[in-house]
Amino acid sequence: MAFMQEIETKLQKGISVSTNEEIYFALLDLVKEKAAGKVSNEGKKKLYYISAEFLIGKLLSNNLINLGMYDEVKEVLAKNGKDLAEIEEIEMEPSLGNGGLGRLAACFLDSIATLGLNGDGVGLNYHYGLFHQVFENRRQKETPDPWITDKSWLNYTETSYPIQFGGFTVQSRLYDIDVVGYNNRTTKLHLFDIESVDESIVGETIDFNKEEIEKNLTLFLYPDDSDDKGRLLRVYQQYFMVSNGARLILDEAVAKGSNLHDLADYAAIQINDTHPSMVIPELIRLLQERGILMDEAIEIVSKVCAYTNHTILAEALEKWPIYFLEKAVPQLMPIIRELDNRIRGKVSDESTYIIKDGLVHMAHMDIHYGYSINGVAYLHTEILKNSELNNFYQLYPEKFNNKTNGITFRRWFMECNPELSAMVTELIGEGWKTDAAELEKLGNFVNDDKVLEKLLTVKSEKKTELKEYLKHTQNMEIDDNSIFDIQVKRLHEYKRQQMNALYIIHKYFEIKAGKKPERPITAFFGAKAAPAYTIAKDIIHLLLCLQEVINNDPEVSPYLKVFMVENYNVTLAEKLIPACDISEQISLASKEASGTSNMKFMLNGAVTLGTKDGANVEIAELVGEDNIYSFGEDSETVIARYERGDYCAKDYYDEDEDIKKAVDFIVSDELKAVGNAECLERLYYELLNKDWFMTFPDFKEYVAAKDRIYADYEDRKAWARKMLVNISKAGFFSSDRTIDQYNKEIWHLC
Ligand code: 26Q
Repeated sequence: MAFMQEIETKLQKGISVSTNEEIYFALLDLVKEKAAGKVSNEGKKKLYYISAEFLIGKLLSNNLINLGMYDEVKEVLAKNGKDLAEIEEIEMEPSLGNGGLGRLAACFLDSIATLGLNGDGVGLNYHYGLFHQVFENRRQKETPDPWITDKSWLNYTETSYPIQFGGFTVQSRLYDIDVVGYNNRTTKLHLFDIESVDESIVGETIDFNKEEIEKNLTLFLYPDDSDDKGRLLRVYQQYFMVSNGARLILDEAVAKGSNLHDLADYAAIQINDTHPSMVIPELIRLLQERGILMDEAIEIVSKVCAYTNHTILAEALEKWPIYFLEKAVPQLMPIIRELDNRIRGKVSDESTYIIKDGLVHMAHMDIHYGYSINGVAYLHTEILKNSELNNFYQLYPEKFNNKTNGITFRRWFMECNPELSAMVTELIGEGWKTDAAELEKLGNFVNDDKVLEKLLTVKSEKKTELKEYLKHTQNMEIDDNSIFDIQVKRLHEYKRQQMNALYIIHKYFEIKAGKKPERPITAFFGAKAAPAYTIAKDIIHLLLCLQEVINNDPEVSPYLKVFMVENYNVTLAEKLIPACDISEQISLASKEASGTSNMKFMLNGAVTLGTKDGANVEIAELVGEDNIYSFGEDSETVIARYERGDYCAKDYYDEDEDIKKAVDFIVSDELKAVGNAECLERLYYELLNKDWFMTFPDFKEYVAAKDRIYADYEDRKAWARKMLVNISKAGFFSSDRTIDQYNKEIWHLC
């Protein structure tokens, strides 16, 4: 066997006498060599996907699958008494992203490589990523999350640029990660670092000197913008990322024969949210340095840059104070002023100006000077066009377009659920792996009892696997015969984990009153909160207190348990999603741009319990109303209520006994006995006096929908049918489809 020889040559001894760690590093070496040997598209025009986040997850299994070696490696290891799953535990997960936006960028690279397109990722090499979450006294604590070991997926390159800031210069260094596509192609993730980075300034916590930019620039991914020093550091990071990216783009274009006047024939830049928006003025500046006049430089850049919007939350649209930019990147301000003046000269709608009240509106710059603006799901794009960005839509209707998000089926199906993938292949052949639309063929089996039964068996196996994993890693006692009801995503009020918590309290009272569910329910949560987002952290505290009180109540815990997993990340997502029965997608309608875990859950045979928000709307359309549980007010109702500004949470509390009882429990003696009174009271008053994301108006329907879905779960055959329909309709959500649309409609690569 070729692999056996290769790996033993690396190990210089037999597999059976090597440690898991030795085998991991030998595999890492081997996979890197194989990846380096694969071809990448060298076409004339290249796409640069610039993003502050690439939440790539562990790479070993993913790369083995995409290289077509996974089964062989697993088998050879097993024959030698080694378990690939255990070897994988050695690998550190890079936490180079917050959530959806970063994970989307990683899925896109997989699809770009798989489709053989000429496109690379450009980002930053954060040494400690986001943060590692630990629970202490039922509260989130953040610690640094180092992931770079001596040997890692990073490849040192010779590329290095001097990057100038106001008052000082840093030298950059490019590291590359080879991204292996499924089917013999590769592409690159370019991660820029500083040569002068100093890990020694990081201690036990994520606090560090935020002013020593020459040392700290690439230490952490900035998760929030709570203080000015942190915000300023974020500006330094963003400029560092885009200045390096822009230089790389120009160098590569010139090397291929561009005279820069024709840059648009050589490069397309996708700006992932506003974090890389400074690439626009920076490219203009660099083109001027290379002898191109301002008018033409602007024209060139406007043919190269395209912008993706991921949110309608006003607070997430970046607006940087002029004095920040003057301090960090003074060379950009004259260009940004010029860009703004040109708009002022031709557009009368002041709300679209780039500079207003001392702030630079990054999204406005993207929209005026980019050639494409896209939302990430049908509903989201419609809301952008018709309300949030309507003033821009009036100016440039032709620039607006939708690209509904997608996920890579390699990681989110083949890798995390080999059992279900094998079952699907047995039923409909291999075609779905490269053409996800073929999953529709599963529709032929909706009345096949054997298939439906097998589906339930596979699900049940994945539940047992999860139970064992969480027992072993987090010491949780889970009943795998219970219904697995899962909400995993960043903690944010608009995602409404607090509404799920209120339901759990409601159920707790029902059980106490003798109304027991037919089958036990296990409610899972996983979520990190931004370190300075106080209410989000209070919600985590509430969930952990509920976990304590409910799981230890002998009257209730046989029927209901709550588990909040610690440090939710890609690795945990890969274990939780295949084991899920009910996928909670309960954001306030209009607020979740798309969501992508909703797609991963559906593909793995979970049934969605969701609001009519983001991509849930498209899921509902595809599977039909029998196969999804939709509830809650629609986006128009919600938007109209915000416009009227007449929402009063207290009215609902006063009028609805169930809401009152559930909310009051937050500050009950039972909870205060295990929790922190200040946190619980703050959350209580927030809900009572504000409830900005309107959980109360949806609560009644949420309870009804949950009760219905739990009851329907008991008809196992009908449930299996719903699972099958969901899987069969998931093909649309392959990121291969999304990337194909980006290419055909925005990038136009050969
Ligand atoms: C901004 C300024 C300062 C500090 C941080 C930020 C910041 C950081 C991260 C703002 C936004 C993010 C991340 C946003 C995000 O993940 N959005 C999600 O993108 C997904 C992919 O399109 C969608 O599916 C989700 O609906 C959307 O919430």
